[in-house]
Amino acid sequence: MDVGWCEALEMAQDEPMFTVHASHLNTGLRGVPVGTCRTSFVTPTEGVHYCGYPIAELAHFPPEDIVYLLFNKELPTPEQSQAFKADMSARGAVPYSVAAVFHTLPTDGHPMDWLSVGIHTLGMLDTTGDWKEDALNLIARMPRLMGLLFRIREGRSDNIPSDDTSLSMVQRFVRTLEMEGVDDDLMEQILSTYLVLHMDHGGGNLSTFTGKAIASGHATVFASIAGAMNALSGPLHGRANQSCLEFVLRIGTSDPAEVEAFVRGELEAKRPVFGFGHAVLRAEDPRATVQFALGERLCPDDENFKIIRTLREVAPRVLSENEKISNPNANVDIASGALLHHVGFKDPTYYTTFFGWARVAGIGAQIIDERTVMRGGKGTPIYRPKYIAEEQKLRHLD
Ligand code: NMX
Ligand code: MLT
Repeated sequence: MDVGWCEALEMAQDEPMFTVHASHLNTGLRGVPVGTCRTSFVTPTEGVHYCGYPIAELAHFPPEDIVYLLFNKELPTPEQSQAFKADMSARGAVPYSVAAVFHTLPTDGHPMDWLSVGIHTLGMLDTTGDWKEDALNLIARMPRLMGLLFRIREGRSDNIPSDDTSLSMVQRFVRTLEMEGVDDDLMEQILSTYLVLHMDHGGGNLSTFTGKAIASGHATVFASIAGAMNALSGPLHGRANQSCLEFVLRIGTSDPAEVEAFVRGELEAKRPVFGFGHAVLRAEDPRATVQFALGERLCPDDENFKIIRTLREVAPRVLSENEKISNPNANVDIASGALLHHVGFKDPTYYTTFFGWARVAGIGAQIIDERTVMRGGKGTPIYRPKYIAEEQKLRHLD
């Protein structure tokens, strides 16, 4: 039985919600209810809703307003929005030592590893121990952290402009980045929508679950979210956006027959078709639909966009030939790479850091809820699911 978002809470406390059979073991907890989530829920056909709002209705909001929503469960009034942005600005300063640590990292290290180290470093420099303070401080510092990560890893560390924390989160990143030959306004528009779409995805996605699990042992917000970033860095999770654009570049043509041959080749080689499939969704992810609509408006003739347009048509048909694939449709990672590439981010290895930047908000808000609201404010206890012994007969040393 699949327990939906509201049914669970309406059930009597002792009514069974889910029956565990041996067949549920070693399935990655698929479908097993383990807790409640106050920030978002995902339905198989309509996708993610933030505090009740379908994601498509929120896509045009400034990211700061959506952070406010995830933390306060209501959209801000204009006054609250302004006050929240001012609060974010006041918290935004990133100490120079973060740049100093970045300078010591291997430049061929993956950007997600840099991001995780960067978040840990922020935590080592300034952890208050208050769940909410630390989560808000981290969110406020992410734009500069991201900008420094790009600049220093790319070897463009001279004359980095100072951080104007009075700007929006996205503007602060774009100003720090100071990329030549790009349209800053277009970049800000794409990034703003990107951040809103990726901030949260229910309680059970791997990175959020990992972050909350780490926090349940009372590790700091910074340690918990750095761990969550490591979870996000896997190609079946967040790094699928990098892998998807990499294979779009490999395909190199929007000809449907060639795209189909490519998809079949990937399947024959037992490689995932990135950008398709989902553990919960059973229709196209609305976050993909929003990004496709954005691409049709902003860059319909972009070569990579044309390829993903064809992939969106071809891959679900090919994937549905395999009955064990529960969802052959496009997921969130299909389109983001093409849009990021179009606005100037030519190196796909950075793409998952944008996912991570966005997800810090949802994970931060969920950690606060689990630590300070659940169980009447006592917080969820330390995570400790049960594993059944396998191939371990009791034995003794002679
Ligand atoms: N390409 C190839 N095989 C697939 C795909 C796909 N897109 N989707 C599912 N399968 C396989 C899957 O590996 C599994 O094989 P096996 O039985 O040999 O283990 C089988 O089909 C059944 O899987 P499902 O129950 O449909 O999906 P599951 O919940 O296990 O996995 C994903 C979900 C998202 C990990 C899987 O669909 C996938 O690997 N997709 C490609 C990678 C991707 O785009 N990930 C991003 C997901 C979103 N995000 O950002 O986190
Ligand atoms: C996410 O946004 O975290 C992904 O769609 C994966 C998931 O929900 O399991």
